[in-house]
Amino acid sequence: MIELYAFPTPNGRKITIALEEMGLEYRIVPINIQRGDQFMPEFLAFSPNNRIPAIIDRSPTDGGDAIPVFESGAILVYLAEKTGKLLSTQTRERKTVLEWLMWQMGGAGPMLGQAHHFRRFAPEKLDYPIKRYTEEAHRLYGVLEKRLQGRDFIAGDYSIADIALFPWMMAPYHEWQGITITEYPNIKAWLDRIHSRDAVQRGLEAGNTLWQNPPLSDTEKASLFLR
Ligand SMILES: N[C@@H](CCC(=O)N[C@@H](CS)C(=O)NCC(=O)O)C(=O)O
Repeated sequence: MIELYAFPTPNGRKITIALEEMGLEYRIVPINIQRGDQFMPEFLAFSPNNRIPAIIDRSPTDGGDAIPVFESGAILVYLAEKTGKLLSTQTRERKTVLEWLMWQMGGAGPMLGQAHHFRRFAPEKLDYPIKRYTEEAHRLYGVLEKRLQGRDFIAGDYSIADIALFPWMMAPYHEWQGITITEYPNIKAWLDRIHSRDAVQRGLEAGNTLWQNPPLSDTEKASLFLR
């Protein structure tokens, strides 16, 4: 059983999608980042950057103690290695998946997140950061558009690289980033291809249930987290 500590943001949705694709048994523990759950000491004990997602694997393959993992990229690699799915063990294929996973983690995710912030959430509309991050969003979409020319998926076969990028670019997020998706036909076709997968639908739905959740009771807290 995997416990997923998450909220339905793009980074949280990566993991519900991956868990569904990999057929793993899991339950979601809501960490409502709008009310500050990410600062609970019990959560910080294994997710020290006060960010979701994080997981605890209660049944690790080696049969030992529960294994906590934070950072969505590390979680995707961990789950892929646990199940042998969506990350090739062949050197050349694996390095390509990891290249694009790192591109998402170090580039697309943080930059598109800044675009969300300055275009949508910042209390002041500031021209310079809006221009900077909208232009960067266009640059990143341009890179991916080129990569997807003649390919169904980013790294050959469908992989954790696709799962990491999809929730950042699906509707409505591309609109939040100032992107008109029809200007990027290869990305649009790729988004549609991924969105039509049953496991992706289930993963998105699992995240949606998290929008309404009551605060964790002390009894719930005592039975969760790393113990
Ligand atoms: N690099 C991290 C980023 C995680 C992240 O930024 N999570 C956001 C939600 S998408 C969060 O938890 N924010 C809470 C906060 O800012 O306090 C990952 O990929 O796991």
